[in-house]
Amino acid sequence: LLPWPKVDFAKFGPIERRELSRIKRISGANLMRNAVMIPAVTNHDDADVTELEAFRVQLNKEYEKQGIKVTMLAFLIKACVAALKKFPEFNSSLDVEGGSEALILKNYWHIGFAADTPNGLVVPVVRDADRKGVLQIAQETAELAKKARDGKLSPAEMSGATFTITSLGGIGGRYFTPIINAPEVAILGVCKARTEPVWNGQTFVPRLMLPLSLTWDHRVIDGAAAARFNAYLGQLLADFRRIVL
Ligand code: CAO
Repeated sequence: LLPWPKVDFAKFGPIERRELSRIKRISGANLMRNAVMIPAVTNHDDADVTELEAFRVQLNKEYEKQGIKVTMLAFLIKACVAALKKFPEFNSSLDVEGGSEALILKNYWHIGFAADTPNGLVVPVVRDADRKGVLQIAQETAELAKKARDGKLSPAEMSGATFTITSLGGIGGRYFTPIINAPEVAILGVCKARTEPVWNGQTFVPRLMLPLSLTWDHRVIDGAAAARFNAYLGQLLADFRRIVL
């Protein structure tokens, strides 16, 4: 590799030097390793969340008095657990240390979610998300996100994830290419849902479409499996009743 370009920026205009936060230095080193060492591919897809969003809005009215905010993220965590159960290799890690390369398939479903904080990105983990309902997950993610912003997350609250979701849905954008959080083998990126004309076979109808970006480790997963994972996730999000099937 060529050496990093050395430029005296002050020659071109006024500059200011700002040290990176501790979180940015640590996450930067991890992101660098993961971006360079994982042969990662991203599949983009859309999920029709028209009914789910209506259900979420209705639940929020019902639970407002109890102070519970039901979020899209909570539904996404629940739907991802169902998809991870159907496609277990997405809930695995590669055993590269053991000499004989093998997959470690995990029979637990701890879901990390990227949380933006003033000091940088952290990934708190919802443990045993398979055993929790959407309301409990919504409360837990809200508590963990607050702790993250206050810089009060313990190392235990940021470890053990088997899969990660990174949502920019509250901010905007269409698609992006998330970097896998090693030793996990896949990560789901979500952007802002928007109403689009969708062809129903006869006419265009307005539907709320959620952009999904699934990045996966090509040593473990192949494109067909990733497309199936996204399609299944899309089916669940389009009709959440399918989660009990
Ligand atoms: N589409 C459309 N609207 C969405 C949405 C989506 N996918 N997801 C959330 N929203 C809306 C919500 O409806 C809510 O609107 P109201 O305030 O009007 O109810 C608003 O956005 C905020 O949503 P929320 O309270 O559910 O929070 P969130 O799920 O968007 O975010 C958290 C929670 C912790 C994920 C967020 O605080 C965060 O840190 N996001 C950034 C993560 C990040 O940086 N990822 C990138 C990593 S790579 O660098």
